[in-house]
Amino acid sequence: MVISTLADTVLRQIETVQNTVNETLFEPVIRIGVTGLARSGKTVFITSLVANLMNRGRMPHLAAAAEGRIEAAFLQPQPDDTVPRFDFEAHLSDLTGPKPRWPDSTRAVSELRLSLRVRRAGLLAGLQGPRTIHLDIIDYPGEWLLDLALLDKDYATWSQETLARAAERPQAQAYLAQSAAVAADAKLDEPLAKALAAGFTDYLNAARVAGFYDCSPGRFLLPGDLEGSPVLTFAPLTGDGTDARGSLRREMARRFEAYKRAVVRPFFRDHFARIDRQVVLVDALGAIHKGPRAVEDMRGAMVDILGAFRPGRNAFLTQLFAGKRVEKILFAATKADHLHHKQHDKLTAIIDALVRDARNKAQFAGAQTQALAIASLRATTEETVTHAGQDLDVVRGQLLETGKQAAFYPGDLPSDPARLLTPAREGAESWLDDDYRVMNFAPSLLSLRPGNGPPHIRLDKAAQFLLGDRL
Ligand SMILES: Nc1nc2c(ncn2[C@@H]2O[C@H](COP(=O)(O)OP(=O)(O)OP(=O)(O)O)[C@@H](O)[C@H]2O)c(=O)[nH]1
Ligand SMILES: [Mg+2]
Repeated sequence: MVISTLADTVLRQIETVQNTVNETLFEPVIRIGVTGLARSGKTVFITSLVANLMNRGRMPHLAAAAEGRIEAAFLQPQPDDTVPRFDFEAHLSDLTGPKPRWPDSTRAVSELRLSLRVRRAGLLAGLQGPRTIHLDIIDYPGEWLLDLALLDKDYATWSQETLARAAERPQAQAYLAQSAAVAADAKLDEPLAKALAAGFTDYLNAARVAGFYDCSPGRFLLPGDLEGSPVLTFAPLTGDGTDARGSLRREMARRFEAYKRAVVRPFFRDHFARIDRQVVLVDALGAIHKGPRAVEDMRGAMVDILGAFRPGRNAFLTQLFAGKRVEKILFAATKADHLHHKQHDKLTAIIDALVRDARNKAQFAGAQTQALAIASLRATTEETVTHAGQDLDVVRGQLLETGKQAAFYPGDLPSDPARLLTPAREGAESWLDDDYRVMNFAPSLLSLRPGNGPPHIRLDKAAQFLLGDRL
């Protein structure tokens, strides 16, 4: 373990040296991480951001664009040969084609390089030619950050905690019964190990569908090409894990360690530790709709996710970062087009409060943070209707399920986020005074004028926060 940690650090330092040389002498590279829990809107965000950086007609709050200093924006081959490319063209044609549809779920890491040719601002403008700035945008599942906590635990501790959490979840009862039936010192038997891992994975999947966010280890839900391999064929068992050679529990403990070594560490080393600026997308409206339990669970998951940005969080990360820091973190409540703009401030306040705990704890060592309510791809229009003698601010769009146009009122969010977060924390079963709804809207058919990217809400402000200072 020591050796691999050292090796990580050495690699990281060599890389840092190279990056610094590149950045100062040649062309700056900004690595932007985009993460969030499943379905939080990562793919749509990246697709629309890139499209709107290439066609900047709808980016008035991105200063360099408004000042006309971005001369060109073009896609280039990415620097990392082993990371899948973010399939920008396919996602964009899904969203903006003649039959618009939301892109498929992606569930793995991917990367895209967008390069901007920018004229300098201020006094230097006339003296020096334009510079090229590379944006490397990395899409990765937020669930993978939850795995960081595993590094601090051994198999016995992890099993104990995981089983304790599971005991309170109805979705886990089948697995709990299955694992309780296994003899404490059972001999290793591959079909049995497989069956236990399958039972455990079924529980994690069911828990996620039921609205639980904390469903780690992350790769059990998103196995990709690791499916069926021994690093994913383990499950929590009771006992202390000091069993005899050849026992089931001992082998499970070994695989748990292999998961940390072969899955968790490489992700942090190869992707996470190289990020300069981070976007964390949160489907807060979705959680509010699911109810107080989902909100509380999401808040907990955010604390854990953001823990990864806390310097000194554990020795492995500290060494990996080697003094480097994530410079900016943007917390964005996505899908704000489900709300009339009069409610956007309330949504921003909620996302701010939702991550406040995490933020207070983390303090991110000087990283700048901001909360925004955004829609990466606006699928609705706003109107005011009269309902039972009252004016209601609604949004109108095409419903995903039926294809029909509908006006929709999602409920009135409280101005004080505590009205949601307090009952959530206290374990309320449902909201007291309000019912919040969400609708699934289909992306609308667009006829984009030349120079305009897809319609959005505050994507330009997000871009200004993330990049403005470097353009
Ligand atoms: N109305 C609206 N819906 C959105 C927006 N962005 C995302 N959505 C909805 O959220 C869903 C998930 O968006 P994705 O971008 O695929 O989310 P993701 O985080 O990449 O999801 P995974 O790849 O499954 O982790 C979409 O299918 C849409 O239904 C938006 O700006 N407006
Ligand atoms: Mg995706």
